[in-house]
Amino acid sequence: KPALMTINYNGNSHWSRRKKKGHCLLRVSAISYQDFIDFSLNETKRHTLLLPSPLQEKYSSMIALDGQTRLEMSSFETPRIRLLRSMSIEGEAMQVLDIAAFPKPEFDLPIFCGNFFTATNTNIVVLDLNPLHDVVSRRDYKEKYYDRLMPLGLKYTELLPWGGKLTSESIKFFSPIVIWTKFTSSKYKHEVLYSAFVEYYKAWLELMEQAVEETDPSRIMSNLEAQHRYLTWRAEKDPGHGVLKRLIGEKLAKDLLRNFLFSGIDEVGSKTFLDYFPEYWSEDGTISEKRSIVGKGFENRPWDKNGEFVGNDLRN
Ligand code: BLA
Repeated sequence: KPALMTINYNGNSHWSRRKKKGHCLLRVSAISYQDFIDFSLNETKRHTLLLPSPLQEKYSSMIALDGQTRLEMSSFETPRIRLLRSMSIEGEAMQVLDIAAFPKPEFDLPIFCGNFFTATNTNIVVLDLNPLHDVVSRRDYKEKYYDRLMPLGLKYTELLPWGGKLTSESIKFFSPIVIWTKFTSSKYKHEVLYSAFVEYYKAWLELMEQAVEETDPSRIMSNLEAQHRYLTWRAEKDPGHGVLKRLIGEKLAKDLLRNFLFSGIDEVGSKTFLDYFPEYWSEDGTISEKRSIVGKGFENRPWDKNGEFVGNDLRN
């Protein structure tokens, strides 16, 4: 079997560790998302004190059931960030990044969200500063965080165009600057994605640094509940679940989702998924297996250049 000599896409091409003695087959390999994680941790350290999360003890790395795909987990906290965690998946056929930063409840900051799925040359990407509060009904919230970020959003949503219909429920978790895109792998596209990631993360860190700590208990409670609702949604309905279950089995996947990726579900609040999303009740009283009740919608980007929501209704 020929050893593979691989070139890494991500800008700084290098010979991968998979290079072995013997005759080599030259192949352009997939992206590695490790550079994205390294950037975010180094950049965070330049702004604030980065401390290890207690989750590090239990979650570090895993080999999938195929014996070859690797899952790498990292987790930290800072004086203003409850949890900064990432999971990367590196396999022959698949590379994934799931990175998120969850602020402490004294801050109404958006949740940083980078979800990149790469397989057989296709890429499914969500990059956003997910709003903690509804940007349509809470104009003050939209103005506070997103009005200033619109130029940044417009720059990258042109380079990385709207990915087409998606589960309609997701749109409420997205901001006017969300990058939702699909593309075929190329060095250029991955470089654009990397710079989008860098600029979005820097923008988020600046918001974090400037944020004013909330002292009003009712506002803190409202931040807490909004974050809990978000965690509850993603731990139950994130589109990556199927892949995770195939990779590591249902039991470990569930543990990873509830206790690592969306950790806080059992501490931050006590409502259940069905309390927040009663439309998912199924006849026998359990949570409907469906990913979406509304169905798919939003063929086109439902925000205009000012960040105003222009999707007529949630189906569009
Ligand atoms: C597809 N991932 C998607 C889609 C979205 C997202 C919008 C398109 C399909 C859909 O509409 O559901 C991502 N959706 C999000 C995110 C939020 C949301 C980030 O609501 C946040 C609120 N994706 C991952 C990970 C994996 C992954 C970790 O983030 C795998 C481990 C895989 N995502 C994945 C796959 C698809 C997908 C395989 C296509 C399959 C499908 O559409 O069912």
